[in-house]
Amino acid sequence: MRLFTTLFMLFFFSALVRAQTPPIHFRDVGMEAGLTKVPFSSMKQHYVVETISGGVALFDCDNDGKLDILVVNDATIEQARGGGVPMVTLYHQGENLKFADITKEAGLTHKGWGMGIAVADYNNDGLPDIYVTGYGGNVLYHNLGNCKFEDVTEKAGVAGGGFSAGAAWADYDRDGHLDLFVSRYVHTDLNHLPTAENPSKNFFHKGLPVENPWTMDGETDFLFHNRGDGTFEEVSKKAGVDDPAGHFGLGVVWGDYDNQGWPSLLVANDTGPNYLYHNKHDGTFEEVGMLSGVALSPEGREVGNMGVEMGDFDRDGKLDFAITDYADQPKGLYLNQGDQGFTDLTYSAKIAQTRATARSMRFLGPRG
Ligand SMILES: [Ca+2]
Ligand SMILES: [Ca+2]
Ligand SMILES: [Ca+2]
Ligand SMILES: [Ca+2]
Repeated sequence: MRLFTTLFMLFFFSALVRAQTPPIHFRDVGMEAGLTKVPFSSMKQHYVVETISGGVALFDCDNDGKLDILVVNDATIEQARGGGVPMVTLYHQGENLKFADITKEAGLTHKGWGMGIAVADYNNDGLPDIYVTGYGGNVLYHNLGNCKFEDVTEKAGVAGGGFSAGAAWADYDRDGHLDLFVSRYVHTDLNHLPTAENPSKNFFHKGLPVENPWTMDGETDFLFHNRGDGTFEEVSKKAGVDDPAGHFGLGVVWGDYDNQGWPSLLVANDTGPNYLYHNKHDGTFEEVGMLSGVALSPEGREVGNMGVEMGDFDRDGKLDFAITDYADQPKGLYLNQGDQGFTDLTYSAKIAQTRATARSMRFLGPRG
């Protein structure tokens, strides 16, 4: 009887707690918080370069304990031909969740066509620095303190060029200095774009004058090794991560998925096989995507891979992968099974059939 009473009381109290827990609601407070500039690209979206952009970084640029917000600005073909627009907007967080646009005062004035952001303290001075990828050139901003930045791209040697998309920092050779990987997408020339009157082989999709990437030429990727003196050396070929096949790189993430203490690299390739570059501990990498089971979709197809994430979602001590895809293609959830490689749980986890195109995703909760 006592057991029954105890169980009843437990049930009663848990029901009470459930009843008292308010439901979680989200309300868009962007405008009232001062986040007023809405990045937009051309509504026409005839060309691939008009459809790939967007990224946000939440970081504390002045170390005042409050997160500031950095947003990538995309552009239009016309703006880009005229030199582009400031590639990012920086909002500083003041009191009471109010933000102010400090882009100009912060010195973030480099113009171009922004595509992505990667924030890290590359020179170990305690201040987070900003790398912005874009079409036609990337930018490295060194943080001088108090949210003031200096454009050090040329001196550092990390401008890249072409159509850069993803970027991620990690100290792959464990020399104490963060290095930078940059993925690139397709080759496109804004001064020689196809038109309805003068189409190329990749123009027109389902009868519409739209450029599709499937038959375009891809671009190689970059790995910038940090020399520790404010300059970098481009070592992608030497390291074995240059992507000579020119697959269409988008999302990138580093992680020590085999728990050997060295960061390896996962690259999402749109309409191609994903790359998993295993760190060989000697400054070089071995591409093991196909062997590990993360290169293709659950059906064994090359799909429109876009965003990548690593996290230990089952808390077994091994980093697992998530990969987003185009439109109604199945999203990928890969369980790390150690020496056995990765098992694709996309369908059993019931996350395959999302409808939207997803360019990024994050595991929520503590990172593994
Ligand atoms: Ca701050
Ligand atoms: Ca720094
Ligand atoms: Ca390094
Ligand atoms: Ca795991």
